Amino acid sequence: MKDHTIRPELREWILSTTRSGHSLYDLLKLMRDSGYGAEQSQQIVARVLNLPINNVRTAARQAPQTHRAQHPKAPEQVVNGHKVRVTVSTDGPIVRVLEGLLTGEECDQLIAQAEPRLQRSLTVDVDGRYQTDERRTSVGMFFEIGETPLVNTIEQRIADLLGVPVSHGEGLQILHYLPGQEYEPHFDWFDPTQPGFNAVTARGGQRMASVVMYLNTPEEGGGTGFPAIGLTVTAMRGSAVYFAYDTGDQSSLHAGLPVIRGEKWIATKWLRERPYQA
Ligand SMILES: O=C(O)CCC(=O)C(=O)O
Repeated sequence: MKDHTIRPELREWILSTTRSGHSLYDLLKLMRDSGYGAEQSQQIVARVLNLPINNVRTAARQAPQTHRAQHPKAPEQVVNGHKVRVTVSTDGPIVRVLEGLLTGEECDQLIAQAEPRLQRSLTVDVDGRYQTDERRTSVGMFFEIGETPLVNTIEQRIADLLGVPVSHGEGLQILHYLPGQEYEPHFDWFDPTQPGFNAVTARGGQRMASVVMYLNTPEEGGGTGFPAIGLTVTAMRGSAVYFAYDTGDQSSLHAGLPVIRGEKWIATKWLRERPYQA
């Protein structure tokens, strides 16, 4: 098939659909649903995306690896020999407080591994670029997936607890807050009306859940607030708050409340719909 046979609107649609995080499988299915033949749509997609036709044919046979997290239900779950208790549970928004997700020793080791690499925390601006932001005054760093044996163990524990493969997680983020520092109310899902949406979701799709793990117990303040339901989760060393959301879920608004005395350390894992490429 020659390039000139592909209409510019179709070419643009294929590019924007791919940029917005749809898999090749979805893209080809959408084309077939709108009347293109299987072979025809594969040829067009290979041309537009400059991919070998065999890769496109393989993608057409594989359903996308999307996963929904299984929100922990049982009051107590044993994950790879490690006991986790669900002590608070709400379904609008979906929030679970997970006691004992990490051991005290794991918390201390994570802090020690992260501390030499801390930098001012960033947020993602409307164009998908990272920026410093007065709403987020902590310092932090990211580990690569499986970067250390400890990070690997924690990632596997979260994956087993929630039924979402490790590959769907963004790298573990460590944050450190001092008195007065906070993260003002925000959503973790990416806003589709913002210009940067396609760029941030191109690598793994939308975020679908967050796990904020507390690595120490601040002397005062520093909980995680969910203002839509008036819930404050107390930051307690080794426990975590898991929350899940769909795009646009206003009830998932949350904040890292100001630390009043002492300091606060957290590790955050964000989970994507599909395997995430850093
Ligand atoms: O610091 C907290 O308790 C919450 C952190 C948070 O909301 C985030 O990193 O998205």
